[in-house]
Amino acid sequence: MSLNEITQQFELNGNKVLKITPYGKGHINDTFVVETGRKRYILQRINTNLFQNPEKLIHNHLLITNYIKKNNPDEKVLTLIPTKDKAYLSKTPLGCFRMFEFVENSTCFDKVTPDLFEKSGEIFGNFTAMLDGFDATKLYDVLPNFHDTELRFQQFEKALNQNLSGRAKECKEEIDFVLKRKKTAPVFMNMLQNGEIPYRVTHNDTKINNLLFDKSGNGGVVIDLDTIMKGAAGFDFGDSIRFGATTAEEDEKDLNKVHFDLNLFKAYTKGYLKNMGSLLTQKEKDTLAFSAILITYECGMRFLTDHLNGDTYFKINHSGHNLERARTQFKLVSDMEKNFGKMQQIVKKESANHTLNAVKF
Ligand code: ADP
Ligand code: GN1
Ligand code: MG
Repeated sequence: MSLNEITQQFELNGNKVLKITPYGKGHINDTFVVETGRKRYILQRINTNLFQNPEKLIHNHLLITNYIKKNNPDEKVLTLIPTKDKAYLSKTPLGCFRMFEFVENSTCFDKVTPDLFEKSGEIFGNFTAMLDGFDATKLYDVLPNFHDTELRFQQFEKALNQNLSGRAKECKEEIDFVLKRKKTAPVFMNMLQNGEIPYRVTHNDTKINNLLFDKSGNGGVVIDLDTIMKGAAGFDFGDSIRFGATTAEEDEKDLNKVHFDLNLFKAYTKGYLKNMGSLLTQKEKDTLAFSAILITYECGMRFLTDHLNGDTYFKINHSGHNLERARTQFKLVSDMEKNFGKMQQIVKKESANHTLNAVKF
């Protein structure tokens, strides 16, 4: 069976497939662009090691996008293409596939200017705001405890003890970095569990290449909806900062080029609070600066865990790729720790422009 034959399972309205090419820089699924002369589509092989029940992904995707379309008819959403048998998945010997409309006239970035980063903050903030009234219990918890940093720490410790790759001796510095910060790991989950901050519907993977900016400058489409589950606002805010408020890419080898950028932090905070400022509780606002440190620490720890396990989770381009990624994350964590006071001031100042948590009459 070929990829071309797989595309025939989907409702392409007579568009003839001319070319199928690998696409994008996602770390999880295998993504292809399908060209038909008239229209383009995105074909994706779902990573079923991770998502063992892809039907649950489709369920969550349709619920979320239908809810957004119902309440915000002008909003553009990521659209699934049905299969000819009126389902949305094609299960084949080559794997389990789904297809999306290609979001045309859009741009996907791995690095951004302050202006664009402010826009991403607006768009991701708007995304969470649009889901404010959505009943999270309707969603499958597809990857339970996804941002439970303490659990991630335990997975890291297990990887370290097992040392399946035999690499532990080559990354002592990075291992110590993680161990030293063990106490920070449970902070967010504790606050969620004891009700200090509320559960919201969160995207949980808000890096900027999961956002397609409209080329006209008007908004954009949030993609990669697989991890939408209940979580803390800080999970999304923190992950955007982790990926975007930096002078280098996630896998930059030269750490001298990797710096946390306070200006970019400010830009995102400004954009995000434009749409979330009046919805967040004071306590949630108080956690935003810290969330950036925690989620960056967590992500670095996940990369390091995967390196120790022999690269079984994230896609890599070369041996040592996950260690390089871990190092950039830890460099950013160190920078953010030094700038924590300034980050908090920025959140405070930007929050002051927004009404405090909806005073209802
Ligand atoms: P992964 O889960 O592996 O990260 P994504 O769903 O994020 O996969 O897709 C990988 C990349 O493919 C995105 O970063 C984006 O560049 C591109 N992409 C995904 N869906 C679309 C779409 N509907 N239209 C245009 N580009 C897309
Ligand atoms: C993965 O799928 P992608 O590439 O958008 C990962 C995120 C990490 C990110 C690091 C389901 O995101 O959690 O933060 O890599 N997604 C999953 O770049 O694990
Ligand atoms: Mg992605």
